[in-house]
Amino acid sequence: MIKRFLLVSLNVLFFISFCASQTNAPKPFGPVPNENQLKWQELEYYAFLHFSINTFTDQEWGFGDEDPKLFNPDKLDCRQWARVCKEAGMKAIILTAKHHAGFCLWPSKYTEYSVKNSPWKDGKGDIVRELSNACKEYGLKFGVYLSPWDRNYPDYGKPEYITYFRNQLRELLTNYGDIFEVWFDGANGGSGYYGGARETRTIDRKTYYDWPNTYKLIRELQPKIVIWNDGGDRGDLRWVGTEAGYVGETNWSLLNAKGDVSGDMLANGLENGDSWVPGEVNTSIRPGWFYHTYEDSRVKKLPQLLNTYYSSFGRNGTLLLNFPIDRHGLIHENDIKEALQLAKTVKETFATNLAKNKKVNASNFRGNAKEYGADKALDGNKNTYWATDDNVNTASITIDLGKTVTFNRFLAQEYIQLGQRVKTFKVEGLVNEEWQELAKGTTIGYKRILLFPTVKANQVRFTITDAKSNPVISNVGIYYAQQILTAPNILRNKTGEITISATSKESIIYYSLDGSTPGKSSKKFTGPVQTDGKVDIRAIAYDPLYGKSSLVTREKFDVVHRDWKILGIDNARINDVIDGNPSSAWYQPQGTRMPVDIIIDLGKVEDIVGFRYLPGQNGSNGIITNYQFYVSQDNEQWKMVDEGEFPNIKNNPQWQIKKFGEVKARYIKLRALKNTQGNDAAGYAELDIITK
Ligand code: FUL
Repeated sequence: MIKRFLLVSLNVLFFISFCASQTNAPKPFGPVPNENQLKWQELEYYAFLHFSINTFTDQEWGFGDEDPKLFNPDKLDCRQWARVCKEAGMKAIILTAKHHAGFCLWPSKYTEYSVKNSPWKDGKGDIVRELSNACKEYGLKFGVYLSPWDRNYPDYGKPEYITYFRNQLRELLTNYGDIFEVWFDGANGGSGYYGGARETRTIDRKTYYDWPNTYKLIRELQPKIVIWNDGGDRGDLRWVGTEAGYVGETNWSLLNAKGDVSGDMLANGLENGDSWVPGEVNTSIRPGWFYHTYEDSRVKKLPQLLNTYYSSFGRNGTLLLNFPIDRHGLIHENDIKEALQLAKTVKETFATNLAKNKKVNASNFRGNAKEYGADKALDGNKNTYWATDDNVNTASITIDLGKTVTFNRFLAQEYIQLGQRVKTFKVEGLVNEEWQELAKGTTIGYKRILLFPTVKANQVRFTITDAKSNPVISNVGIYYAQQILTAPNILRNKTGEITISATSKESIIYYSLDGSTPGKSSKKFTGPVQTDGKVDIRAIAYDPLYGKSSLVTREKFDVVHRDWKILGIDNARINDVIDGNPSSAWYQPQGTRMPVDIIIDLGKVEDIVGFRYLPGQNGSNGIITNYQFYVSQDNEQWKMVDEGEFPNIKNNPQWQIKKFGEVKARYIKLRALKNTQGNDAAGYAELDIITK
């Protein structure tokens, strides 16, 4: 009897201690972020500023021999940079204190190649100082880019350069207050000025910089810093393998401390990596990193920026978005406009978490203890979380929204202080009493946002379908993003078929062909519209939920290109010139010399009063500036009907329209005489005629 009593008591004791152990916090699983990495991750979105001697020579990479006297911004204002970044919702700024050309934006004691020998502020200025002060004023963190490659320094490639490099680091990390991040680009070694040697120098990327000792110095000087390095020893953060503005959908914040890192590992991290090395997505708001006037019209627009936004920290990364500082020393107004548009849209979208503090049930929560309940994921407190019992790696929570709610975004965050655990998950909605899968994803990490078509549901179920250990979820959000109502895009192809597209797939497109402003009673675009001859078309994108419409797009098309042929050129892509698609272009073969012609057979005689030319839209290659335009009846006797220049085409490579007196012709010829770069390249996105 006593024996039995003892056994029962033991069992009870065991049970009690089992429950107690389950109400302890989950233990960390695998690598976890350190304090600095955690603080860095929470910055989410911050700015890169590229500014150097390159800005004044129109180059992306300076050679290192450019005269410091060229550096002369007339309105430089670091407070403007900080203000814009703050208004754009960014939390920090990283400045190219020294880019590959070796030119320093601060008056370094160790070189003459810096602002101190420029006319700017009579050589008495210090941009690093001005920006670090401005960052303090605007409550932004401040970081520096110091290029390990220095194309100016005479000793680059020798051990002496490492001392120089460290001296510069010491200057930057001691004289300018707290530095949150230091950036070491991977472009290392190659041709350069090197104090006049003008030669190519190669270095061993693995050993030359002796990174371990450099890292020691950095951490001594700035204990709270994070190190980004894609060329040398593993830093605290990793490059994501592209500058295009996205990281892999699967994104583990892990890598191995040692060993090579493949492209896949950069994009996706390493599921079972032994170290915490999260990804930072670096990309520019323009095609280039440095300012070029000709990119003023190529600033990324809201839809593309939003895409970058969702594909970076919507996928467990941070977003480092670059503004090239212009020659005045300012962030250009076009860049500001787009960045503020993005900030406004994001703010509106994420203003209201439709799931906040809603009724919620979990299939499992740790030890049935209140502090790990599913409501902890909906309380808006990043320090509380929903966690399951140990070994329960699949689980779900069901959120009762209380009424039918319209939404199209789902957000989840793991409590990464305890490691990254979730491998796969799905989101379902109770739509008209039936569960419907809305989206699924792989990793979550610090923050994951899923996008799906707008749905109306009164309950949402979030299921973790696989995890490395029991999930620990600090936050769940449900949001509605309004449609992006940019004016639609109208294209007509070679055969006269018109397609109209809106940024948001959910927008309704209305159009008119009779000159009237399109509205809800106009024709609805449901598929390609066959047209012939001249067409004057207008279209809008419309959001029925909010009753809002976009601005009107208007396109005027002339004759259809169905029977057009480009003569004398045998190339598979030649039709790009007349296909009605501005994104495709054809370039004259390499080796061609100016003047160079392109001849089109129009298939029949037309009454021509002008022509239109659109240069290639990707890059600054082959943009024609000076031309002659000829017509012919028989492709033998040619008559020049116009010649001249396309004004400002370098800075604004848009459609160029030229008119002349009426002439009847079956053949046209555009002769390129010169381009913007002074070489022989000639390219054409489109060439078209204007008829009477
Ligand atoms: C690249 C550099 O070579 C570019 O010039 C730019 O600084 C970019 C952020 O990193 O690899």
